[in-house]
Amino acid sequence: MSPSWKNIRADFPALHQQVNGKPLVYLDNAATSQKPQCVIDTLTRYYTQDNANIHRGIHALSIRATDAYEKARKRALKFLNAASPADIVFTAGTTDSVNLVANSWGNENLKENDVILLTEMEHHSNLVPWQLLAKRTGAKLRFLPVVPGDTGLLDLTKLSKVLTPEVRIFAFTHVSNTLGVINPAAELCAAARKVGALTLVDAAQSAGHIPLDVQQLGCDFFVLSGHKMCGPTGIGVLYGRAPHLDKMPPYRGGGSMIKSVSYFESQWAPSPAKFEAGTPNIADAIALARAMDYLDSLGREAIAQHDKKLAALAYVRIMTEIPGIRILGPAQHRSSVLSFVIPGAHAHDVVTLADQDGIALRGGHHCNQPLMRKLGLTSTSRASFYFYNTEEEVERFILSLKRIQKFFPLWCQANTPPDA
Ligand code: 7TS
Repeated sequence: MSPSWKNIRADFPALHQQVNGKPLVYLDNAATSQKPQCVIDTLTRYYTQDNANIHRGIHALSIRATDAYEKARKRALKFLNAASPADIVFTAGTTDSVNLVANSWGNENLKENDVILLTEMEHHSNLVPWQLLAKRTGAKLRFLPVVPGDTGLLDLTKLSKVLTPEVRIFAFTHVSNTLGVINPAAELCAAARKVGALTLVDAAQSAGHIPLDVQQLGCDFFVLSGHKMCGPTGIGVLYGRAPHLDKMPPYRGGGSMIKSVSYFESQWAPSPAKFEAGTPNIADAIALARAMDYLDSLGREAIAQHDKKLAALAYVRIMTEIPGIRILGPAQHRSSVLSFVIPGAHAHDVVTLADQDGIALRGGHHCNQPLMRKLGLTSTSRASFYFYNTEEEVERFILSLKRIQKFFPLWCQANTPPDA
């Protein structure tokens, strides 16, 4: 049975406020989600009762904090259906996780003319670290194209052409933060495996939105950010398959990640400690585990259906009621992200006008500059939904768009791209 989505809003204190004299409609969930009270309470409880450093103290608080932190790792394991706690590394987020893999695995394994395969829709977080790696090693970057036009689908007919035996790793986003498209992650991982390439799935936009199982996906690495799935900022997860993590060198050196240290050399602890140098983000890891409990109590399939329904409703209403607005991404295989362009209007103006109506959108290039250029754009406006959004909020969003469109009447006559 579906949860009562309306009652769920009571769990999110930040949703109950006025912005510019109107009740807030928060549609910037792809940037970061709001936090339920139980996650906020978990942080407060940790800092008021258990706060201590971990993996070192033998006093009561340190033991409690260590237990809670390692329990959080087991919670993340269950959330992703990983095989062992050693496969779960806590990081600062998706960006940090990709940098860890690109530096640790990449420096060790790539040589000149090896190929790093990405897609044309990667967030800068899953592009720039690989560019840096390519510069360091002489490896080459290659891209699986997006189908020309606005559908936002990956051109799978080109997959066998770009996925050749020189490819050592294929790193791709599960859900595009700009196009909203859900990529066929399991299919892409299986294709990569056939040519002996490893895979990294950027789940920043899918974790907490759609059901996930890293073993079913068959990926080698899987990365996510806690703050986009009801958890705190500054905490994320890197899942890696044990044979890779075992062989990878540390990314950062410091306390807690060693077996022994002498003045001139050191030996590393096994994963995950090897990758968690220094005092980790204890409180936020524990609060992320609470967010995972919360999401699972709602049901991730139910969340996915709800998000999809709202995005589809917004899509259909724009297409049928507001001619002239260009929507990016597919009608099918769409998650909760809806990017659009009002020809002649800068996205920042659209977002500012929506803010006057109490509606939080995002405008900009969404850290997707190469994709924007390919689409002939500099920016889009974006509404991104989550399970606490309602159909009434979609209605407010549509009414706001109709009001905004009136500011740009000459430009909004035809449903054609500005550069067509
Ligand atoms: N990958 C994807 C697909 C993303 O959407 C984002 C953040 C990241 C990686 C980076 O995540 P971080 O938590 O390490 O910063 N995306 C967005 C966005 O769309 N608006 O703000 C941040």
